[in-house]
Amino acid sequence: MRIAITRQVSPNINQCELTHIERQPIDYDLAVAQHAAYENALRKAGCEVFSLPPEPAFPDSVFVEDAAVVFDEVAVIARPGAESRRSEIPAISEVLAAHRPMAQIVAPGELDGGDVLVIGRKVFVGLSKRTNLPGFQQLSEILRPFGYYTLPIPLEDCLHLKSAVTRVAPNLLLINGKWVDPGTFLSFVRAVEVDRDEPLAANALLVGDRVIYPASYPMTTHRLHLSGVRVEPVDVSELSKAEGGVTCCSIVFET
Ligand code: CIR
Repeated sequence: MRIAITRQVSPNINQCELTHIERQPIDYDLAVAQHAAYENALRKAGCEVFSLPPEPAFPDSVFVEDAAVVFDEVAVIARPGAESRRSEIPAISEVLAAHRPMAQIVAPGELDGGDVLVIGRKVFVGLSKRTNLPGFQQLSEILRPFGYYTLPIPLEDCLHLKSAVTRVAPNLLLINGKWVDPGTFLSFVRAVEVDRDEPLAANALLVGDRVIYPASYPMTTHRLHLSGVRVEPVDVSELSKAEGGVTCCSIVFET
């Protein structure tokens, strides 16, 4: 079975953390409707969606990806770099405990799930404003016994590693080469570059045979079609104003 954990949009999403974009009003009702459509896209892609209730006290809690990274062997509970987000963790941890043995990033480690890109046994980890070297080192120690190889990638210009690069097929990446060096990955996979007018377009969510992808990047969508990628468009305009993308809103894994 394929499970997707999600969490309903907080009514206080307008108080979300922002790093690289200006604050704009977020239409809460529209955000809720868009999130529901996103959950339906996950169902169409074969997921059983486990949707947690909204949490008014945690404005960014819809972005569950940052709370944990699930491997076949272990669920790693993250320690978000933004202090305002650390209270999001227990609810996610509780759900995952039913599915995997658990490991945890602890202080002084900081790690956001959005900084972790897994390609087979290779685990690329963005060193960002949210993920620090101790966080990377702890993740490496947790994963070493399972035969994973971890690689740190310093980031400057984007929030998370997965703002700059994500998988769109087993051996194909979607990448913004201005934010992360494509050479880091290209020895073993191919890549599609985002359109230069769509710098935020590298965040795509591969689930099964399709890619759940924002409708707002038509040029990059065209490139994905040309590469044979099956795109499932979703409108995430309101969640984008909170600096979130399509990977951020779920934790997907097989049981
Ligand atoms: C934050 O700054 O933490 C949220 N406003 C957005 C988090 C997006 N998460 C992600 O890319 N994995």
